[in-house]
Amino acid sequence: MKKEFLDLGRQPIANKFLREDEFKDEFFYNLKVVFDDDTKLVSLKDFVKPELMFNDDYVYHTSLSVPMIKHFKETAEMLMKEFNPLTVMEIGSNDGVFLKNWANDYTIGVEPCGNFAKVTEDMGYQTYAEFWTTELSEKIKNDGHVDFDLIYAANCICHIQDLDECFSAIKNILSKKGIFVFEDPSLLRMLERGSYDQIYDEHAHIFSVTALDNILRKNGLILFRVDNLSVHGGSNRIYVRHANILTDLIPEFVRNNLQKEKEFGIDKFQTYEIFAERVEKSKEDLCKLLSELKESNKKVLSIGATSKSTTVFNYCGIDESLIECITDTTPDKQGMYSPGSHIPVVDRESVNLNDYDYVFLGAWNFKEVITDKEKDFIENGGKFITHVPEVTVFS
Ligand code: JHZ
Repeated sequence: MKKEFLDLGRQPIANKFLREDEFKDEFFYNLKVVFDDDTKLVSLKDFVKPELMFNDDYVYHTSLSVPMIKHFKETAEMLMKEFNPLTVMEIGSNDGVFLKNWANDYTIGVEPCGNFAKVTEDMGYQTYAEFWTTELSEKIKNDGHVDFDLIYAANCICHIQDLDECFSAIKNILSKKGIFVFEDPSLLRMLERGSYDQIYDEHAHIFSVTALDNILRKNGLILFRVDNLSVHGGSNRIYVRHANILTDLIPEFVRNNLQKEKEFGIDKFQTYEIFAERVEKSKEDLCKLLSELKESNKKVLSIGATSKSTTVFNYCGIDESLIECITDTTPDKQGMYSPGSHIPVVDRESVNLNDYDYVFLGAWNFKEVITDKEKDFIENGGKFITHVPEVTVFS
C-alpha cells in the first residue's frame, strides 16, 4: 500500500561531514519518499542503516544552536509544572540540553551516539549508549529502574524506522499514569511551506498527527494533546498516554489538528503529487538563480551546515562553484567538507561577510536570529537567499 511520490536522487549521509581523503569512499543511497495508504504515514522508501548515521562521530550538537537551549529549558519547566513527574527518561539525549534541567538522581538518558552518551554520563546522568528497542526497555527495568512518569524525545522518534517496535517499547516502560511526550517536524508545515529539505536519511518518517493517531492506537497508546511549535520550521509536540486510562473522547485541540490536516488533504495521495511538482520547481528556481549569480561573478556563501542543506545541495547539484563555503558554529563541522557537495565548512569568525554578495540560508529555520546577527551585511548592501517557502532574494 506504499506509493512513491518523490525522488530526491542520490544522497550522502546528511550529517557525515568529511575530510578530503574520505571523498572517494563516501556512502550514497537513493532518497525516495512514499505515502502509506493504510496508516497515512509518510516515510523514506529505503531506510539507511542506523549505525551509518548515529555513531561515535555524530556531529549535531543541539546546544550549539543557541535558541534551542531556551526552547528545551522552557519545555522542561512547563512539563515539570504541569505534570510533575517523579522519574524521567529522555530518548536521544544528545548533549544533555534537555536533561540538564532535571535532577540526575531520577533522570536517565538513552543515546546511541557514544560521544554524546559520554557527555551526559559526565554530567551525572546514567546514559544507555544504545538504540531504543524493547530489549533495551527490558534491560533498563532489569537494572532496577521503576517505570517512567515522563518519557521525552525531541527530534528523535521520527528517526526510528520501526515505529511499532518503538511504541511497544515505550508502553513497556511507561508508568501507569505516565506520559510520553515527543516533538518532531510537522508534515503539514512541511507541505505548506514546501520545505522538502526536512527529508533526509535521519528522518525515516515525517509525522502528521493523523498518522501518529493511527499508529499509536494500534499500539495501545492514545494521543491526548498536541502543541504546534515554531521550532525547526514548524514541529508538533505530541502527548501520549496508555490507552486504557482515558475515555475514547478525542480532546478538542487534537480534533482541530486532525481536522486541519484533513482539510489540507494529508490523507490523499494527490496532495503529495502536487507537493512533488512544487519541489521540482523549487530546484529549477534555485539552480537558475545561483547560475545567474555565478555568471555575473557574484560571491555566495551559506550559513548553517545543516542536514537540510545536504538534501538541497545534492538534489539541486550545488557545489563549491555556486556556493563558495558554508559557515557553522559547530567546531566538529569546521575544517570539513559538506556531505556529497564537498563545500568547505568554516567558522563564521574566519570570514568577512562583506566580501560576499549573497548569503544562502542553509539554516532557514533560524532566519530571524541569523538576519538579526548579520545586520551589518544587509546595511552594506548584502542580500539573503532562501528557498522556503519559495526561492526568494531579500534584504
Ligand atoms: P538545525 C538536525 O538537523 C539533525 P539540521 C536532526 N536529525 C534533526 O532532526 C534536527 O537537527 C532537529 C548552525 N548555526 O538545527 C548550527 C549557525 O551556524 O537547523 C547547526 O549546525 N549559526 C537531529 O542540521 C545548524 O546551523 C546560527 O546562528 O537541519 C542548524 O542546524 C545558528 C542558530 C545555527 O538542524
